Amino acid sequence: MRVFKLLVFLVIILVATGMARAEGSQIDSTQAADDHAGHDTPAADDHSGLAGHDEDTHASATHAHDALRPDGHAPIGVMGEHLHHAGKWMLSYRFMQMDMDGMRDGTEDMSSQDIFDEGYAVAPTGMRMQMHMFGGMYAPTDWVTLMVMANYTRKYMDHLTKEGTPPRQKMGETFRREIDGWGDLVVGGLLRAFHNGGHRGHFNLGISVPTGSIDHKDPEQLAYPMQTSSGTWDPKLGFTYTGMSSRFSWGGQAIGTLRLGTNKADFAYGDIFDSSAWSAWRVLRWASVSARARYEHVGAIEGVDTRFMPGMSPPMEPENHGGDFVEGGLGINMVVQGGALKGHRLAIEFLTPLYQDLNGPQLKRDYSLVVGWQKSL
Ligand SMILES: [Cu+2]
Repeated sequence: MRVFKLLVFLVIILVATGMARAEGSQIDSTQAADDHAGHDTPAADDHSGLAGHDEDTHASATHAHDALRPDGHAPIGVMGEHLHHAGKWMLSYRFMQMDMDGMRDGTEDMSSQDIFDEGYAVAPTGMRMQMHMFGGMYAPTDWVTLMVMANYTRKYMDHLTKEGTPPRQKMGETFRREIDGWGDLVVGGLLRAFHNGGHRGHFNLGISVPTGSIDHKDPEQLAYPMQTSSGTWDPKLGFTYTGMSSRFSWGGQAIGTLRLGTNKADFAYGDIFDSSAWSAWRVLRWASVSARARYEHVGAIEGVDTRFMPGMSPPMEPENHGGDFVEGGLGINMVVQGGALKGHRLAIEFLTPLYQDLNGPQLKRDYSLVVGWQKSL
C-alpha cells in the first residue's frame, strides 16, 4: 500500500511536470488573449524591471492583475491557490485558531458521563489550537511557483475526571494539558496545468517534513491530538482550479496528504483528503467578500503509540481519530490600492462546521478563524 501510494505520487509529479512544461512553452500565446475587461490595475509598474516581458499584456495577464484585486486570491484559509509571475516573491503570515467543544461519536453528541459509562476515567471537554503560519513563495518561471510554510503551534486540552478514580485523586476534578512548539514544514511547488482566458489550473505538489515533535509532554507523554508533527514525511498532492471575471472570482481545490510509513513511535496519522470550493465578490475596489464550502476526510490512526496507557481517555485510542467534516466559511479580503502600503493584503475567514461524522468518541469541531497578511515583492 505504501509503495503504491509512493508510485502514484511519482507518476503524478511526472505528469504534472510534463503538462506544466508544455503549458510554459505556450504561455505567451495564451496570455495575450487573457486581457480581461475590467482591469484597472496599474500592473506594469509591478514588473518594470523584468526583462523580456511584454509589459502590457503579459504583466496584466498573470499574477499582477490579481495583485490589486481583493478577490484575486482565494479565502485566506485556502493555501497554494495562486501562482506568481516569474521572478516574484510573496511573504505571508496567517494566524489560525480552531476550537473544539464537547464530545461526539459518529454524528451523536456525547456527555462526559457517556464517556465515563464507556469505561474511561478521563473525558476531554474542549480544546483550542492556535497556529502562527509563516509562508514564502517564489516563482522561478511563469509555470512554477515554489512554496514553503512553517508553523508555530500552541494547543491545550481541558479534561474532566471521573469521581472515585485514580486520575481524580491525582489530577483533581478538571485539568488542562498544554503544549507549544514548531510544527511540520511544508515545502512544495505549484505547477501550471492550463491558463485559458479567465480559467487557470495547477497541480499542488508538496511534502511535509517532520520538523515538529511527537514527544510533547505535560508532564507525561500526551495523546495523538496534542502533538505538533506527524513524525513522517508526507507527500501532499492536489489540483487547484480558479476562475475570474471582472467582478467575481471562484475556484476549487482538492489536496491529499499521504502517510508513507509509520513514525519512530510506530504509528501513522490517517491520510487526509481536503477539498474546498469558493466564490468571491468584489464589493469595493479594495475589498471582496467570499463564501466557501469545505469537505475534509481524515483517516484513523494506524499503529499504536505505546508511550501512554491506552484506555484512560478516548484520545489515547488510535481508532478514535478522524472522520468526515463539512464546513462553511465566510471571508473578507482587502488590498491596499495605493501609497506606501500598496499591495499589502489583509484577509479574514471564519469557518463553522455544518456536518461532522467522527470515528469513535472524540472532541468535535467548533468554529475556526484565520487572519492573514500577504505581500508580493
Ligand atoms: Cu502568493
